[in-house]
Amino acid sequence: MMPSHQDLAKIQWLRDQLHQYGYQYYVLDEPTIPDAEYDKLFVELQSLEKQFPQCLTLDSPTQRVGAPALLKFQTVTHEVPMLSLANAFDDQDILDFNQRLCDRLASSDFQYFAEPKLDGLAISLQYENGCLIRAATRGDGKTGENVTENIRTIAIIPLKLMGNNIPEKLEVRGEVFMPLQGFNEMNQKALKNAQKVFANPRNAAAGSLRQLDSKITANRPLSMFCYSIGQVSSGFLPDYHSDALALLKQWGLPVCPESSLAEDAQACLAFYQNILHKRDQLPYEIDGVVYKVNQFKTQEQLGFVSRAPRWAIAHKFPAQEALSKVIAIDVQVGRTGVLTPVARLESVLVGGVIVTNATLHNADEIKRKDVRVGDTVYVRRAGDVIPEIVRSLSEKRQQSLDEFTMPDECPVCGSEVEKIEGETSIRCTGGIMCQAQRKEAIKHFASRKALDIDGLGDKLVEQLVDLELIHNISDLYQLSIEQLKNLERMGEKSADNLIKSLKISKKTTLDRFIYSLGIREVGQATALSLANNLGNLDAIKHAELAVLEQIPDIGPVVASNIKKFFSKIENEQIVEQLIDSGLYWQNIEVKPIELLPLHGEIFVLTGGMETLKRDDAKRQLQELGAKVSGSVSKKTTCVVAGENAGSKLDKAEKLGVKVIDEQALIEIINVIQ
Ligand code: 9MJ
Repeated sequence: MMPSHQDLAKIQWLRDQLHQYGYQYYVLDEPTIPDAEYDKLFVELQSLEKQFPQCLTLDSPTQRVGAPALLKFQTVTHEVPMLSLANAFDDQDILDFNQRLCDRLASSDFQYFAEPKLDGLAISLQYENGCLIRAATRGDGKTGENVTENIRTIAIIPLKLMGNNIPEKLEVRGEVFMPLQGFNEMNQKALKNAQKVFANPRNAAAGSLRQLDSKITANRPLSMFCYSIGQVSSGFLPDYHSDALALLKQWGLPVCPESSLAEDAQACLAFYQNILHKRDQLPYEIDGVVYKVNQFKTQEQLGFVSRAPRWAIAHKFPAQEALSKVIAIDVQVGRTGVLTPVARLESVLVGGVIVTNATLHNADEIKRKDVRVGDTVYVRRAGDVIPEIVRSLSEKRQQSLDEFTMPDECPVCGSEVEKIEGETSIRCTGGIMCQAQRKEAIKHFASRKALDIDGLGDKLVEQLVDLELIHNISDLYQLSIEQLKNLERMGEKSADNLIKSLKISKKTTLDRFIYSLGIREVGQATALSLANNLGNLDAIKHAELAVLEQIPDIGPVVASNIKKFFSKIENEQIVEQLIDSGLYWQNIEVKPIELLPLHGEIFVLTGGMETLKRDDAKRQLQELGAKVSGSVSKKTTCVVAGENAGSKLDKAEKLGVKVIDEQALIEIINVIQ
């Protein structure tokens, strides 16, 4: 059947709408219609295309689901070679680079553009009359592989450019990568289904793009940022790299929001420090930053050395992975009794920090990675988290090494271990009898977010328990200066200070107290919710399961953990002793949640705070009924932007969400309270 004019117009309209909504959702991260509404339009377009297959075009939003599998990738030639970058490893390298440019240009009158260096794969996208017609990997820079079908499945990459004045031919380059959240979720799913787990997001992105069956790629959470223009119809290239990126953005292509102009080499180094600090909060992995001379004319003047441009350099972060050797595998017992194998390593510098231990998570993980004592292993450190072993170089084993097995009794107290239902971990059944669990419980009690006992560090807790000066948290308040002053690394003054801190810690709040008890799966937010909804300790202790489950954020498992905790006689005694020692707090007049002044409001805190500690600000807002979220969306009521606020602030501004500073937040809290 031939489509009518009306059918044709409807198909075009649906495609335009879906392109627009897709752009708002994926590129701007700012959905404007509900998902169900989008799906409705999508299905309508699919059914029209089925009815009139002659109207199907490659740029249709329906054509992202993956094409039939290829036998192999075709080779493509890059008309303009895809360059690699020279590397710099410290500030001096950058100052030398800048000096070389100044000498060559006989001028220092030029600016840089600084960009995070994404850890993914370089890709070239070719658009003709605004339609994506080819995508290729960088390969060796001259020839790469045609991965068009795979690239077409990546939702953030427009199949069709938007806006005006689009060149007939446009080749865009950038990095395809896998955002961390998607990477972690994908690996967790793979683990559950006993499938291959990727060692890092870069490998995951590469593995996903190398699939001959694009239906597999379609299920992988890939993303892209564009960072340069390759070939383009004449007359379209602006004078500056920064303007070129602005044009790409206008045409609907994703561009990294962290990039910015840098006046000179010093500004580049400041950019490096800023991004290095932000690195752990970015939703994707970067391995450094890139500085590029911003003016294209100056770039041309500088030219290339072999295959790298003279006008750009990658300033790499210290490596996050290094090789080491496993000396031993110990088993640690955590606060809730979970047994965690830990590899003791020959000390090695990873990302600027000396690493001697790495977690091995659980027995399954050791088996999967086939880590044995004596093996050479890759150690990886990301952000503040405990270093991990990425993989073992088992192929390099010189002699046969024993496989590791988890103990069937607790290595600390000798109690039996049990398998946790639905999990891969095993747990010591010793409870409060187990010295390791007791130590961890006391460390938790003293920690900053719990009772914040200044001067009671982990080492001291271990000493106190080992010397049997304390057995549980309530014994802390019976300690005397005499008992303390002769301990290792103590003295009269420190002992006196600790006694003072213990005294100060007695004045607390109900939610802090509940949190400090270390009830399984009762974190700060749950403790606060319990306090705000039940108001006093007795009500919490005696609450029925059904009552607990009605409280926001508390499900059946947590409710049962709370009930079990308070039903144990030894816990009841400890709580009583703590109160007898003088711990006190103000009970809370329980107001229905709906009546709290900030009920329904969603705050996001970003950047450094000067007066308030971030945790305190969060608590105070939650007490007033607000939700405190970690990410900005259209639903956010207000973003509190402190010093060096980054992408969250940018996003708030883009979405038109109200932004206030710390002083304004303090005023709000003071006025309402
Ligand atoms: C990355 N990987 O993020 C370049 N890159 O420019 C950025 N790579 C590059 N630019 C020219 N931001 C060649 C490579």
